[in-house]
Amino acid sequence: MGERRLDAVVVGAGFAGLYMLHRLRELGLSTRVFEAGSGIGGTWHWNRYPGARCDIESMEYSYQFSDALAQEWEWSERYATQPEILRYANHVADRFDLRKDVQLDTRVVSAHYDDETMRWRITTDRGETLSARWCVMATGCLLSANLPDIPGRDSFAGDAYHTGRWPHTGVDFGGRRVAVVGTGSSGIQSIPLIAREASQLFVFQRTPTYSVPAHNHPLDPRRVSEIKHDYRSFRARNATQAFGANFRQSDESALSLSSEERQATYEERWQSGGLPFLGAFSDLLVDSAANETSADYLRARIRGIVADPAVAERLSPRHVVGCKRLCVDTDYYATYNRPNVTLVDLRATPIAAIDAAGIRTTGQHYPVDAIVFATGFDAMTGALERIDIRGRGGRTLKEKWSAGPRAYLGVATAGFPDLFLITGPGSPSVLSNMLPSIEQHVNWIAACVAHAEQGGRGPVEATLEAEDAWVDHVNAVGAHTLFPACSSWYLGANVPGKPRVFMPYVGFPAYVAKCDEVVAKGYEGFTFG
Ligand code: NA7
Repeated sequence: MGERRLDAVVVGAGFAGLYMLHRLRELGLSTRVFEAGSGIGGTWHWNRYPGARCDIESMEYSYQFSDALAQEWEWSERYATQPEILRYANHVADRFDLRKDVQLDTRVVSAHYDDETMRWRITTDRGETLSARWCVMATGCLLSANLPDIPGRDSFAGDAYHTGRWPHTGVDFGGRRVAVVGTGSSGIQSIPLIAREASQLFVFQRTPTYSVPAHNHPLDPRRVSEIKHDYRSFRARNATQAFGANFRQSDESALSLSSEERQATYEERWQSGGLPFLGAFSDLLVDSAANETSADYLRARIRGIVADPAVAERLSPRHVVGCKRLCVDTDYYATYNRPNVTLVDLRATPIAAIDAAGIRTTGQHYPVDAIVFATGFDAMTGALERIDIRGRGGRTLKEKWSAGPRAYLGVATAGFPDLFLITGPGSPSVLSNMLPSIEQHVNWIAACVAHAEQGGRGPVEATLEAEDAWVDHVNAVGAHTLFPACSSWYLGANVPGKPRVFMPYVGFPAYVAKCDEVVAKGYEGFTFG
């Protein structure tokens, strides 16, 4: 096949890739989006496990760029289900006529920068070769499945699934003995639903999880119309909060109150539900003593829900609240009161092996018909590093990032001109409401591309100095918080051999201000050929 010339190639057709296409088209640039999946939607295309939902409220988890879109789309529940979010992504693709430039079932295999032509040469698994000036990686933060390398894993004779690669036909667990390995967000969302179907459910827990109830409910049409009446102000207010979402952030210290007052605040947050629990006090995520008060509260709640005190104890986390992502659930802890559910504590009896008939721990053998791996992702860098990306002088991104990812503003990396990352490491990404973060990144990239194209400027490249300073800053800000306080995927600690580097930037408003300042100063930290 011959080489096709384009202005831009976008990798991934999730929310980031779709909006990037829309913006690049507006600039009059010929653009093609490549998507490995058989449909658009990215994360929401792949994660179809039972109970999959967003943990950000649906009125906040949507695009802002089109008022008409924002007005016409109707979310049905406080927290949208995966099928509804996927319908929304498809609606956007149709409404803005995006599909004709999206090529599905096509994985980008390599992207190599040619120093002479100053263009990217991109190849796909369908044998196509493309040449483009701009290459945008909209590959998502939570895509590359982390499947633990347990001895005998592939000898299992039953059905094995990973939550992030769920069969599109759905799975019937009716009357079957099921194992779920992992108790992060995907585990806690799916466990209550699988428990209702399975004859027996064994949950293999390595680290217990803090979770607050979703108190999900159909959206009140009056509340929706109130928000839609002034959607822009609603969004603008949310954008001033630390995570770019309405956490009802308090400026009061947990330690400045009496324990009764604190308790009353936690009660109110628990009753209203969701991630705003973390906004209850100003110091929850920066002061361990303050954090411990929330941990005590949550553990007491677990004891109050779970009938068997020994099970409640095993379900009670001891780590800092929030350093692993706080979960939002429906009936998670109560599920352990069901007679068909057994909690297997892997800290007491680790998994020794998987065999044809089930899972063997150091304690006993659990015969099962199906295993669900809710074991997470090689987050933030996994999807990028699967592509053979080579910048100036043929240097691979993998090699450049071998001691941890390095990107200026999380959007560009020195030595890789005209290549952009959407919500890359070093940007708020997973520690923010992803949709506004994606939009902010895409808008920034589109403006930068326009600046270069319209000014006839050469390749855009982050300088090493700016990148080094930014990476130091990301680490310094992270170190002021409790986020790095335990092993989490924010640190890459869930993937054996992955360098331990705190990847997301804490603080959406400060980040946006920095990006704006960089532009105001003539793209400070970037060169244009
Ligand atoms: P997470 O949050 O990474 O959770 C993965 C879970 O799997 C977690 O409980 C892990 O325990 C467990 N795990 C991982 N490897 C193993 C092995 N080898 N043995 C036993 N248990 C294991 O992934 P999710 O998919 O739930 O959620 C990812 C994000 O998606 C979530 O935060 C939301 O932002 C949406 P560990 O804690 O490492 O001991």
